[in-house]
Amino acid sequence: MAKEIIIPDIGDFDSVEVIEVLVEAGDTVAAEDSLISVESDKATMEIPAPEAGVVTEVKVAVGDQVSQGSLILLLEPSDAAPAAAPVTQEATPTPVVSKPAASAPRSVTQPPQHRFSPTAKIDEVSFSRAHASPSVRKFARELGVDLGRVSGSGRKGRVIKDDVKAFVKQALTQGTGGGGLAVAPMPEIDFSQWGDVETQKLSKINKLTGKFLHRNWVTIPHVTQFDQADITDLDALRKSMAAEYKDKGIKITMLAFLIKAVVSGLRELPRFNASLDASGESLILKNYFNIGIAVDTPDGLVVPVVHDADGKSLVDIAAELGEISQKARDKKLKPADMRGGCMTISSLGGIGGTQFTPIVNAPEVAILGVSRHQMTPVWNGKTFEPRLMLPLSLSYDHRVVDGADGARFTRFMGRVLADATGLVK
Ligand code: CAO
Repeated sequence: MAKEIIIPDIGDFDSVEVIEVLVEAGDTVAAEDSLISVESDKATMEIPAPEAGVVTEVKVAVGDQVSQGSLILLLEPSDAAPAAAPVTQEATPTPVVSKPAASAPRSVTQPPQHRFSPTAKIDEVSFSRAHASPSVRKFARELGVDLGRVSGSGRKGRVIKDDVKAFVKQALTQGTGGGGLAVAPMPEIDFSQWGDVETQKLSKINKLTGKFLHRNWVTIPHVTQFDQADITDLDALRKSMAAEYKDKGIKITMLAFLIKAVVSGLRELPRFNASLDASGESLILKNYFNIGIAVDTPDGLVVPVVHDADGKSLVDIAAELGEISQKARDKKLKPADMRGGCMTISSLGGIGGTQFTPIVNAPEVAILGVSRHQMTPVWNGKTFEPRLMLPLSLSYDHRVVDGADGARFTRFMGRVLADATGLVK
């Protein structure tokens, strides 16, 4: 006969949220195995099975609010004689509450009892700070995964079991498990021994982009192709359009031309408008054209996206750019404004520099870096001519794009930027 398993005494909490359901119907559980994780403002707890058995029905889902006495699931105790139990047996209305000593909810703050992972070095500080339930912590320890390095996909960035599995899978498929990236940990250094120092907290954006940049830097085989585009005529056109649109409050910038040129490049070489699927075995080719723009803000780097740039005129894009870079600096960008990019442009031309090696903004496969244009003597076959040259630095994922296509892309950009009238419509 199936028993009703309910939430036992969980202390002072009236109502807590189910953040993980760790079993499903048909699962066999041992006494003390975790069934669900719940979270209050202060703590995360796992509710263990009061006895061994087979789960016949789960009665809660992630996001449900539960309190002491709430029904979690129906459990067929393993000592029940299966032959004698009718298949349609109704659950007994008697709640089975966990025995306090044996199956009290376990707090996430319990220190780890065992140390697994002889090969990978676990940073105990970041491990203990990771937002994860005890069973996920245990699972991570068993696999030698440093939880602090796993990005959480659960609510509020919580690391769930699938995140740990994905981390291990990625490490194995990319050969980072035991060898390649098993780098020595950075030593903790007291810099004040050499002089006055000040500690500044990283902004939320710094921390988030840092994580993604690090992942992209170590997991994507980058190649950067350098080139130059002759933008002498484009600059003249831009200046005349800028004068025309100034009164309308629209700043016609080089970036608007670059977005149009990148859209043409993606049409010409569709492998640049793609992403590897999660298995790394197929390429997903996109038939839409969303271009991300790296924007430098006082809090760090953000990448808003100009969606469906292929259907917008150069002036529309210039107007949109004004709005999104302002929104970025005013911290008003919404998550949807930063999603769905096909390729990113990082323009440092307004600041300076001759070339750089931008990091691909995964799951995109390429990023175009742009540096400061320079009037340069260019040999035309007879004389040197002064031409305004724009340095391009195209980084791409070499698993998807080969070197020949990398050079074809920047050459193509060179051609469309040299004759920019086609980009205006
Ligand atoms: N060469 C020379 N000058 C350039 C130029 C280039 N390639 N691109 C822009 N400029 C000049 C413009 O002509 C303009 O000059 P005026 O003020 O005299 O008109 C000035 O630089 C500012 O340019 P802009 O208003 O057109 O802005 P922008 O397109 O250069 O930049 C934006 C917009 C949002 C990209 C920029 O503000 C920004 O945040 N850049 C940094 C991006 C970044 O951090 N990338 C790094 C990511 S990887 O770590």
